[in-house]
Amino acid sequence: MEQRGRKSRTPRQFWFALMVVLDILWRGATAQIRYSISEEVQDGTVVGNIAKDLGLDKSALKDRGYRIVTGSTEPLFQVNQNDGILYVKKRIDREEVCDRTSPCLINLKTVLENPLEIHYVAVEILDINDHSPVFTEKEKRLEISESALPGARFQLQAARDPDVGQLSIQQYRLSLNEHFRLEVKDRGEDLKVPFLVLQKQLDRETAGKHKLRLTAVDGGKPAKSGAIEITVDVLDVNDNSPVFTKELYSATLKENVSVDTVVIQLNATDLDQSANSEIIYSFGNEVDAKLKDIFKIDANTGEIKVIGKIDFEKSKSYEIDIQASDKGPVPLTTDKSVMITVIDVNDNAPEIEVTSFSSTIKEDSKKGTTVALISVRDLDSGINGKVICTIKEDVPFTLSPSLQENMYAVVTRSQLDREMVAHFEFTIIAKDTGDPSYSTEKTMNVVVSDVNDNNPEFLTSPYVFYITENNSPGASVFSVRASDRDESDNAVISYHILRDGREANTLTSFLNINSETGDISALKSFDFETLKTFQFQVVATDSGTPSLSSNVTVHVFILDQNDNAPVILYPVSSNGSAEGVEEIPRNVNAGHLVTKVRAYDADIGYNGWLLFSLQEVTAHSLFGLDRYTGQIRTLRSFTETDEAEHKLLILVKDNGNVSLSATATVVVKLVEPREAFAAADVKSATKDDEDNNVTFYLMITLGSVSTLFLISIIVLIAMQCSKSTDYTSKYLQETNYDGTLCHSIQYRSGDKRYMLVGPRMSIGSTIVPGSHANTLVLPDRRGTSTEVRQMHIQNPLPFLLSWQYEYLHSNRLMSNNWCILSYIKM
Ligand SMILES: *[C@@H]1O[C@H](CO)[C@@H](O)[C@H](O)[C@H]1NC(C)=O
Ligand SMILES: *[C@@H]1O[C@H](CO)[C@@H](O)[C@H](O)[C@H]1NC(C)=O
Ligand SMILES: *[C@@H]1O[C@H](CO)[C@@H](O)[C@H](O)[C@H]1NC(C)=O
Ligand SMILES: *[C@@H]1O[C@H](CO)[C@@H](O)[C@H](O)[C@H]1NC(C)=O
Ligand SMILES: *[C@H]1O[C@@H](CO)[C@H](O)[C@@H](O)[C@@H]1NC(C)=O
Repeated sequence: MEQRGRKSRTPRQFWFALMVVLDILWRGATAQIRYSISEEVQDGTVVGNIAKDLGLDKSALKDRGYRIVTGSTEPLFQVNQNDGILYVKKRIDREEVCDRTSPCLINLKTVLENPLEIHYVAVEILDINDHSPVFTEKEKRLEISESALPGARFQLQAARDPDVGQLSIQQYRLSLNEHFRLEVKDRGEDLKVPFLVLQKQLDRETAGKHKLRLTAVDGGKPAKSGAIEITVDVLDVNDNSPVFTKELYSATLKENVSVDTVVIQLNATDLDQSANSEIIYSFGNEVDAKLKDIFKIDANTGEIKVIGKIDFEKSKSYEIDIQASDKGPVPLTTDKSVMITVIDVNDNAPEIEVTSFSSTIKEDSKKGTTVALISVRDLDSGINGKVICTIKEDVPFTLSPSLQENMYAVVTRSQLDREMVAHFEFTIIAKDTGDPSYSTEKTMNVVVSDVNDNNPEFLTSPYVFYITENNSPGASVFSVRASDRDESDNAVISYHILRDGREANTLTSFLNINSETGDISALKSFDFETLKTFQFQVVATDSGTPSLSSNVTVHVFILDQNDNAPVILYPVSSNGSAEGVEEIPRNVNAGHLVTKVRAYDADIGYNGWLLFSLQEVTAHSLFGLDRYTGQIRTLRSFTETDEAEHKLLILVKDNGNVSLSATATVVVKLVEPREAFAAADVKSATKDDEDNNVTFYLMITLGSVSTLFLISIIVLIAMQCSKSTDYTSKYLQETNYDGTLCHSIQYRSGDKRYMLVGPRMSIGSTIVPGSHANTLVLPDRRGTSTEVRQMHIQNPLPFLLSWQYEYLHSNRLMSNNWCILSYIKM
């Protein structure tokens, strides 16, 4: 009965066949038979023998037109009218015929004619596992936020398997992974729905995507399966804070940086995605406003820029709190602090401060006396703040560093002298050692105060004064003057004459000095003839405490005045009057020396230079008087007619400005030769020659003196270029008793005095400068008597003297009796 052939061996088919039999048996009563056949069997596969099963005569089947009544659709089965066997006409797909209905029955209506009989035959199409589970899509994307908690379920698409029952999907399998597991929910009707259940939280940052494979497996033997690729995209959640790329942000900055300089670039990253990872930089909440005036942070780039003035002196470093936030819906923020170290730049000049200062310092202050304290300051640090102090000028002050740094004492470097420099102005330079360095200058003034350390000084020393005799007593005659280089009281000078009680005392007692002016007055009148020179000392004392003094020697030379009349020495009568009687023989020749009038004048120079003249004479032709020597000679021989007695009145006159004179009377008596012979002639014979010579020389001398004087003046004027030639010349004639003259010509011009000395000075004369320094040694012409004369020469200049000597000598002006022109600067 069972026509399934090859397939009947399986228990299930067997069981199924049994059921069909029973069903047929049951239907026998109702005249219905039932067959079963697997789907997808080949065309012509026998389903069953209908005729036999219905008990029909198979030979009659053809005649009775046995057939299957079908509708419009193409019949799946076909009955062989010859043997009554039901065949599969066309391949049957159960899923097509029955879809998911189970069991899948196809009711066939079979018709027999003559008589009409209708039999119903049911054919059950048995399922085979001819379908794999199928997912409608090849792959599936799932987006799951990383914030999803474990346990979250995500429904997946169920796979389809047209097979039914055991042959449809029995289970799902998920590829191995740590985050998800699979849950399958049975919805009946062979529908099993898979769910992905999160069992471990996702983290986009570790894995942004998960690939899963879901496999559906049916219950066939062998089982068939279908799979779907599931991609889980993990959705970002702002769960990561920004992270700074560096652990430590620090920068150094020169304090003179310009605005807009980038100090440091911050960099923070955020593992999140897009907005959640976009970072905004800003100052921390606690950052104070002042800092914000100096620095700016770029919100987007994280650059910190300088926008204000950095000043190392105000702040050596900055600690800036900054934060980086992302742009997530709930922003996450990370704090960081940035250390900015400011590097000092030499932008401050040193400052000088004079902390204590005495503006005056005594000139006798010891070396090392402190004048001022200087403190210097430089706001910079390091070498930029190290200051070196110097004094610019070369002054006797120095800077001595003190124990304290940057403190200096201005101390004296050497002894001061107010008289040299009374006021110092100097500059202190403070220079720092930065590069480039700055320097500051400060000017200081130091006044040196006076100390009485200078003696008064006389304008000249020694003083030489000339006063003419017969000065009026009490009148001021000369004055000394001293100066003191000190100041004020220390320079106020008072004068007094030193009276030491010795010999000079007698003289100085006649002198009075004005203690303030130094004017010296003589209380008595001097007489040149008794005192020619004297000296005394004047002391000048200043008013300092203690006072200082100095003394000067004053040499006073009294100048002669013609206050003495000539005095006749010969002839002098017994009662003292200038009268004499000379007896001469009557036979003497012309030129016989009768006598020689000798006169003396206490004055010197011209005042003492005597000239003789005959004032009255009885016979003019008889006697001649030598003007210079006073010799009376006969002019001719006497004749008989000549009287025996002649009276000669001789006038002796000196050469003073206002000359004084004396007269002498000589009475010449002519006697007979024998009477006069004895004494008279012997004496004159030897002298005659000499006297003639003397007269001759004298004349030449005077002429020479005048010439030489003129030459000297011309030479000296030319030489000295002396402008002031207000001079007076004065002739001093000195008459010695034998009639030899020595002329000294003094010539004054301004403060210079020139002297002509002659004629008794010979080539061998020497000028001896010595301790007395003013002595001329004038040997006598004959070398018999050496006369030493004080010639009032002050401060002789040997050089000039010798020059003068040479000059004269080379001009052949020098001879035994010539004068020496000497030059003396007073
Ligand atoms: C800062 O000072 C340095 C010298 O210390 C100088 O070389 C530099 O040019 C200065 N910079 C500015 C911006 O002034
Ligand atoms: C910040 O750091 C990241 C990672 O180190 C780098 O790729 C990026 O270029 C940096 N940004 C800046 C502005 O330096
Ligand atoms: C005068 O001065 C000199 C030095 O210039 C000194 O030696 C002398 O003692 C002084 N004489 C008197 C009396 O003071
Ligand atoms: C000479 O005397 C006159 C009048 O007596 C006088 O004026 C003149 O100054 C005197 N000269 C000299 C050099 O003494
Ligand atoms: C001397 O004295 C003067 C007067 O004083 C007389 O005039 C002279 O005659 C007298 N001479 C003689 C020689 O006695």
